[in-house]
Amino acid sequence: MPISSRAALLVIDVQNDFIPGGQLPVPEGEQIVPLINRLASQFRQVVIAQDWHPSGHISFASSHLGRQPYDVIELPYGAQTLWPNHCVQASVGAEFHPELDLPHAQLIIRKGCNPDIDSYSAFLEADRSTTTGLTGYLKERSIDTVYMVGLALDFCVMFSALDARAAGFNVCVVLDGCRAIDLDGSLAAAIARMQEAGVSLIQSSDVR
Ligand code: VGL
Ligand code: ZN
Repeated sequence: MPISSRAALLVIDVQNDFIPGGQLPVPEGEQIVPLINRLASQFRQVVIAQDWHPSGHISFASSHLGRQPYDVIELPYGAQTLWPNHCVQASVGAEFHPELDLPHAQLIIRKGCNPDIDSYSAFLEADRSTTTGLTGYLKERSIDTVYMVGLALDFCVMFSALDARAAGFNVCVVLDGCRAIDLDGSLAAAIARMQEAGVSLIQSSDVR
């Protein structure tokens, strides 16, 4: 697949806290960094998503008395998995992996900034109505196809992919540029949901 001039690469949450050694490690998360750097050099348009929570964020187990990480609770907008504290604004854990090398990226979109709403997706927060503005940015720049890589495949990448499809973009998730958390079958479920939604699941070798 040659890269269209109307395509953008969205690099999702390649941050220290999602790398082994961080607060919410995604197994093998560090392994995708060289591939992402190589792939990104083929794109003119690169956007980076950054999970960026205030301390005391509603998605942190520590914000809920008696709850443990990976418990699921009901919030006004629906079920919420509780996580270890992670990607706290301006912390080292929230910084990009030190070897991520995307000098030509034009936009960093920060998400999960609202203390009372989580946001896995780089497009729409978990209340499904607060937008990050990313759809408008991409459409104003005439982007019609969004390639995605990053962490975690079964959370932030999947929700970003579904929302991008719903917004009318062609979406290609580059599987070897992603790694998953895989909680209770979440990886298989994510693959099925993306396929159902018409997301193309590809390998980096398909992009030339
Ligand atoms: C993510 C859980 C909590 C992700 C972010 O980037 O997939 N997962 N916050
Ligand atoms: Zn988060």
